[in-house]
Amino acid sequence: MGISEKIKEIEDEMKRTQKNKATEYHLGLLKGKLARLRAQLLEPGPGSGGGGGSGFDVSKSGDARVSLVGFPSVGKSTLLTKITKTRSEVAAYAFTTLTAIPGVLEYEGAEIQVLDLPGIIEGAAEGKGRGRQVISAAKTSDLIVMVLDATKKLEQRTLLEKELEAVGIRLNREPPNIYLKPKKSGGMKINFMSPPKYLDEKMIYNIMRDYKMLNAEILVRDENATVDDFIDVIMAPNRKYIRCLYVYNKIDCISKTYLNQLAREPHTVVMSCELDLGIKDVVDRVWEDLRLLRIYTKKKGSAPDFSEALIVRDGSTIEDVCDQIHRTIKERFRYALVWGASAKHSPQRTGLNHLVAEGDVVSIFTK
Ligand SMILES: Nc1nc2c(ncn2[C@@H]2O[C@H](COP(=O)(O)OP(=O)(O)OP(=O)(O)O)[C@@H](O)[C@H]2O)c(=O)[nH]1
Ligand SMILES: [Mg+2]
Repeated sequence: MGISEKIKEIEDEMKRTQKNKATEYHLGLLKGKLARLRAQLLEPGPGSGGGGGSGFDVSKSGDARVSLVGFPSVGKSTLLTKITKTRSEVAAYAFTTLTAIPGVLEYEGAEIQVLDLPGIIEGAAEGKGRGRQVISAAKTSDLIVMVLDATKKLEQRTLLEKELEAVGIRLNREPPNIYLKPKKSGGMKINFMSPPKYLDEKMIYNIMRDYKMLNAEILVRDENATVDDFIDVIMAPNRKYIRCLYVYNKIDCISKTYLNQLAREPHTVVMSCELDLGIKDVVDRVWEDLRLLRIYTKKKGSAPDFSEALIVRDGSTIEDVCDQIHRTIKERFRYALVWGASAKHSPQRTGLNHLVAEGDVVSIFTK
């Protein structure tokens, strides 16, 4: 039996099984098995020549990567053509785009790579169409822009989310607050910070045993953690927590009332590429959600250079700033002077570990 058939079999069994006290452990085990199989599906198989899991052959460039993901004909290529200098073919029929088309979005001195991807359909995670490649490409991005057709049913969003979930992408979520450390010996030590609502020792033990992990230290820090969260922690190398912006296109074709309803949803922007409405909002939100920081440098004795910013990710340190300036500069690093929001006083003398903030001015002193 192939992996896809095994997945189908487990999914069917889960659908058949009624949820109650007597079946919950069995259902937990099935969830664990399903997660394992889905991960296998993305691994390149022997002799499969790259496998279903590898994305499209586009190298990363710029300061961040954004993927446009959505069903066919929702307007992904139209959006790419609007916000970058790249032209991607637009047409009224489905599957116009057949491969990943990269464009560059320039924003406040940053260069953001935007990937226009082929449309995906239900079953993409299981390999329908170019689904697996599309999702693998999306998995490498810093932000997913889910382009949706405002004239279509709301379920389209849930369907797409399910496809992304199935390959280990977690949208707009933080990793579960569960500590798990595999050990060489000593058995299983399971602890809870406070009584969990949806997990217990037996459930965790059963799933761990099914994964052939018999020696481990586990601490559940979140009382709301679920079986799915626990499986995500076991499968951590395979999970990717990515922010997602939902973009509803074609609002030229819907009522004002419905438009207002859509626009109020969290992580959502509405637009019409046709009427050139809301495109700037989309770009602004992409920038916000990427949470990139602009850092300016200053040479000793001269004014800060505000003409060109260094772009770093949220949570970056002086070390990351050094890496942006030059590959080897941190080897000669003595100290930095920092002016701005991250500095306790201006300037603050710091080491490599200092966390920078948006708009900081930094001087690096080397040996
Ligand atoms: N009414 C309306 N039509 C639009 C809008 N934006 C795009 N379209 C039309 O929608 C159709 C599909 O647009 P594409 O950009 O090719 O869609 P896509 O998502 O890239 O499609 P695939 O590459 O097949 O996945 C084209 O006929 C566009 O002209 C819009 O804001 N309003
Ligand atoms: Mg397209």
